[in-house]
Amino acid sequence: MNIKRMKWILSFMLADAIGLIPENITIAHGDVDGMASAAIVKRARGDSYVVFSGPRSVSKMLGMIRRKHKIFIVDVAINPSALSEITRKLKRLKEKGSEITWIDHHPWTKEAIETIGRYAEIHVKEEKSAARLVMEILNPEDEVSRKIAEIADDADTAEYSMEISRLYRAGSRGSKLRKRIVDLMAEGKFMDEELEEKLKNSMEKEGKSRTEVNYQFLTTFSGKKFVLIDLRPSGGPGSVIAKELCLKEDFDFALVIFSCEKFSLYRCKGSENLSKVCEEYEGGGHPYACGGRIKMPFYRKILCKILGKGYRPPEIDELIERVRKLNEEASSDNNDKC
Ligand SMILES: [Mn+2]
Repeated sequence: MNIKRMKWILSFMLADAIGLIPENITIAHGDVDGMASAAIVKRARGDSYVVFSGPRSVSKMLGMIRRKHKIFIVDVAINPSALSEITRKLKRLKEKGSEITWIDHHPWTKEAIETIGRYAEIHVKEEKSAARLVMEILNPEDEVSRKIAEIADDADTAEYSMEISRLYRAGSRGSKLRKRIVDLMAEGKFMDEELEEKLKNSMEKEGKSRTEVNYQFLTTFSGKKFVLIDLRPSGGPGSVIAKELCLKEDFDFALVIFSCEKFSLYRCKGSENLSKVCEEYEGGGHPYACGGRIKMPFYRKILCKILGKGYRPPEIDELIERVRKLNEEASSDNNDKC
């Protein structure tokens, strides 16, 4: 864990202990859909403290909350391996009197719905975006919320047909920019000059690095074609790059390596259920788009950072091998959202 994060955790816990954190806390996924979901919660329920998290870190986040709050968890999938830990934390929060509402559009297992349902009000339904679901549940009559949900649909299905969803995506990394986007959406303003300039700058930077994208076509043992996109060491907008490539080239899905720690899988033309691999790698998501973690010894991570694409650790080769075996288990779980 890095020092910046440790500082943040301590200051959050201290602030909560002395009552500085508002009654409403929204824990949202850090992508455009998560930001949109948080903005809709804000419009419906008034000001809230927004924190960005994901399937891997949500249980840690829940563990940090000390006081009684109204907690909204939006667009965060459940990682089956984290289920018991999350359940324990929710139980503790509920016993302290907190009310928890969990709204998500990723597929949940029956077990997860049953267990989490004991401690939280849950709304799980497969919609284009979690934001749409949040809008339908908390504020169906609100026009601004409807517009926010449209942006989230556009981004979360990786269509990116709207300029604003492309701009927001460029701001979905730093916590500061994300919070600014959430506030502007919640106010119904959506954009101001300062934010637009920042987002355009970060898009431009991404565009420059895009020309150097490194990719390679591979096949699975069952004959499916996939593209390996290596964005190491600096990462990049993997979902957009995969989408652009999908329009030009013929393949079933993409494996994007962001760093020696993170990867994602995106469906292009195929109907493969990709999330199984992500779940095996401590991640999750949709059958058509998901992400996971790559684990390796510390010294290899360092080598990765220094040598970038020039170094391919065995853990990445193992991941590629796992992906090549994708269809060996029957994939009846088709979900046509691509
Ligand atoms: Mn989503």
